[in-house]
Amino acid sequence: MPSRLLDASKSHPLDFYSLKELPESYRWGPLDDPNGSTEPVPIINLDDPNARELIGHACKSWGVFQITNHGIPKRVLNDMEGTGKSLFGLPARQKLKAARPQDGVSGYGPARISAFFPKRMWSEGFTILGSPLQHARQLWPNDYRKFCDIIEEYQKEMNMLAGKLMWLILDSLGVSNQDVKRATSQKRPGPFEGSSGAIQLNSYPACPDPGRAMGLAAHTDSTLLTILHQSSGTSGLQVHHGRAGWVMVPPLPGGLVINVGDLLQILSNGQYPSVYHRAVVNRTQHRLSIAYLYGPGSGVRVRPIPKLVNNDHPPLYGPVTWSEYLEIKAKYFDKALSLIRPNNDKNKNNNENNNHNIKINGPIMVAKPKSVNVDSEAKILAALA
Ligand SMILES: O=C(O)CCC(=O)C(=O)O
Repeated sequence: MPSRLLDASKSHPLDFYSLKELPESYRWGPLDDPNGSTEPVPIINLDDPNARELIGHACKSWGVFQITNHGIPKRVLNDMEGTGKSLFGLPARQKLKAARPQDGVSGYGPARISAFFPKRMWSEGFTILGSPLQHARQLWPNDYRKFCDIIEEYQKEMNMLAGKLMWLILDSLGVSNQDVKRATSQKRPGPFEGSSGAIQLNSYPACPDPGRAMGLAAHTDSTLLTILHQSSGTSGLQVHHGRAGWVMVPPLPGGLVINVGDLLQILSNGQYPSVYHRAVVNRTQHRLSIAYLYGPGSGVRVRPIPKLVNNDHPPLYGPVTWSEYLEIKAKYFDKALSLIRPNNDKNKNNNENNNHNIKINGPIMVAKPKSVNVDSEAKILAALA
């Protein structure tokens, strides 16, 4: 067996389905339950004439919202969900052929944030950055084309939608079409030139002790924004919302969850904070989620938009590219944002705590930095900055 397969199998169970009891290494202790009485995460119809204002409000107060009438054909979502289910349904040995290498991003394996937590998560993941071809060939040597077609169509649709949402979000911040046009040749409402995204498939098998297990531990995304599709019928995503604590975001038929990522927090100079979220599991049902992790092209420095910076609102962050930020996050996890403030000394205390000061359920460990290549060449955010 090649060594990377051994590595992956060592750090991950081969078969969740054979476990009748929760092993100690998966026991996180009783999870704090979501508060049932809180208001729900906002649902925004993109055809609503007030969509821009509603999005601005949701980004500011929640950092997350669900959208309807987003224009992604139901068939595209169904195909993606179907292909995700067949991927995770493959025998463990087959999945391990496409294992994520130690120093890589793409491929099959445990949640990428696992290195920061002493306990294991009740989930398996598959990450696709760029072309899915190599891994598709390993998974389905005789029938890989269908998987590639579905992934490529999903990437294209999601990139368009992410671009459209970015325009709405910039609009809601008072950054106009003209501000962008003046600096670039970009014409709305297409995707941002050179922007890119990764697809993260997450599978959460039914769990013998869901009250003590964690599907995916609390984290913020290192993106501008994330578009999440949840399989229907099974809840699992929870977002952290101020004093209400953890709030469940049940799947909305035909809807998609949008959450603010760390890079949008930087771009908006803190006006739109990234949201902590996690996934819990349940006793009887398998759950699948598909995240589209959207960010700027390589070389683009994201920094607070000058229009949002003034004497009353000094810049909270220094400029950073996506790959630089991913390296900082891969090393310092929830402390990453506080480390890129313009003057770290003044914010020394912030570095001691996580950005949102919430309970993470388990100690954080510092992992070795990973080098991540994000391949594209957007100019737009650099031009804005
Ligand atoms: O499964 C979910 O609902 C959450 C997924 C997620 O947070 C992620 O992929 O980063």
